[in-house]
Amino acid sequence: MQFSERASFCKNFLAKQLLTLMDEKKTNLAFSVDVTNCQSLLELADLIGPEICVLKTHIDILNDFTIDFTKKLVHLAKKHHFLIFEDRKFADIGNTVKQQYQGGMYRIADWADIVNAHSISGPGVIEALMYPGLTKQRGLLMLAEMSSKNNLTDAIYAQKTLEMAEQFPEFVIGFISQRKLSNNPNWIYFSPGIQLDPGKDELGQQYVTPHTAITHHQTDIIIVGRGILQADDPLAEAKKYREAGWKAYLSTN
Ligand code: 5IU
Repeated sequence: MQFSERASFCKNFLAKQLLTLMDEKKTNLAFSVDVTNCQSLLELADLIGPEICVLKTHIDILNDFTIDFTKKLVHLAKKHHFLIFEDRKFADIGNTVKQQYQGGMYRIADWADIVNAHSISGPGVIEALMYPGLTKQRGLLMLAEMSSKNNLTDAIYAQKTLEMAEQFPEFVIGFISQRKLSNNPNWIYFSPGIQLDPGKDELGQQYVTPHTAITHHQTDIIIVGRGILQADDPLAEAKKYREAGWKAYLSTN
């Protein structure tokens, strides 16, 4: 089924928007812009923005964060038609994550279209994010599986995460996982641990190719960080990942 056909199965507005955007823009590439200063992040977002459906941030690694920076980022997201995903991985009790989402210095709920949460603390984490999130038309990804070596997210954990998400289809848009978890077409799968050359890094990260992730593991969105960031020409490299991801998607349809 094409992304745009799947949109009608989604109960969350942002999920519909993302699936439609992917088919219109012809990209299932998410860029993980893991840099440590605001100017570099904005320049990369402007450069790579036309190639991607989602820009993934780690706001807490920036050493010169300001709220003004988030306004500029939102402006670039509108200019290039991508969604912003803050990879915050909320993991505390509901009352705490609610404050981490809305408040503090980052005010994540004000600018991030998508955030993610671990299922380890139970459904309270989803409820806590859902009430502020839905009023701003946001979406949530649940962390069902990780890409790193010897992690604890086994098949039972992933299955229980799926069952937890199934209780909140109006807010949960899908999963961070290494593979498709359900036949329900409403869920969107985002997979990190992607490089054109499979392998690993020195701290446990494990890579598969865009083709393997999409064709064999049936995920939807490939998340690429250093594969693009560390290239001599990040834009040319992003175009390669975009093409590889899209070709794999078309081959499954
Ligand atoms: N990320 C992973 N694996 C995971 C999850 C998140 O790599 O299981 I959940 C994040 C970490 C980093 C990006 O921000 O995705 C991948 O970056 P590289 O492509 O540079 O490895």
